Amino acid sequence: MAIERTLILIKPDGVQRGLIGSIVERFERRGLKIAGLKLMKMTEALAAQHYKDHVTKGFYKGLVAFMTSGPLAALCVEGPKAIEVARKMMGKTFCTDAEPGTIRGDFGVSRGMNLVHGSDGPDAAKRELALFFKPEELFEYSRALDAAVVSDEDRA
Ligand code: IDP
Ligand code: MG
Repeated sequence: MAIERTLILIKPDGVQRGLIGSIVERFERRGLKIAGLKLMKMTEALAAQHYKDHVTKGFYKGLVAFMTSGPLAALCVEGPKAIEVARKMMGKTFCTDAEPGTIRGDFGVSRGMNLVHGSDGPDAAKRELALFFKPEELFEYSRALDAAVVSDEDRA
């Protein structure tokens, strides 16, 4: 299926810096649909599940401290190839390496405090969305603008 859903997190640094709106706007302007959106705090238990592949890494402790330091905004973003499109919009992991025009390349200079998370593939997207959203928190709806943003070919 060409229409995908992905988990985007606006990390605590993005919330502290007042960038929720600026970041959400980028996804909306791209034509992607917001299927879920909420402010929440990541617990250590959720961090351990979400970042399970990173538990052995040297930066893990600092990452969890950062991600649990304050509220974050969780989004489910939907659209054609949404997983890859969102990752490209975010830019490379370290803001210093991210191209201008990307979220990390426009808004940050840090390695770890890099403003956003985006699922890195279909399996991760499915797993991570289930960690952050209950089924009833995700919405299927059509928008007036959808006909001008997504064609039958894009959906196929
Ligand atoms: P990604 O977020 O671009 O997918 P990952 O390699 O999955 O990058 O790392 C997850 C998160 O861990 C990064 O977004 C970043 O916040 C943090 N991180 C990764 N490597 C480092 C590091 O070397 N120092 C500090 N934080 C790091
Ligand atoms: Mg990752």
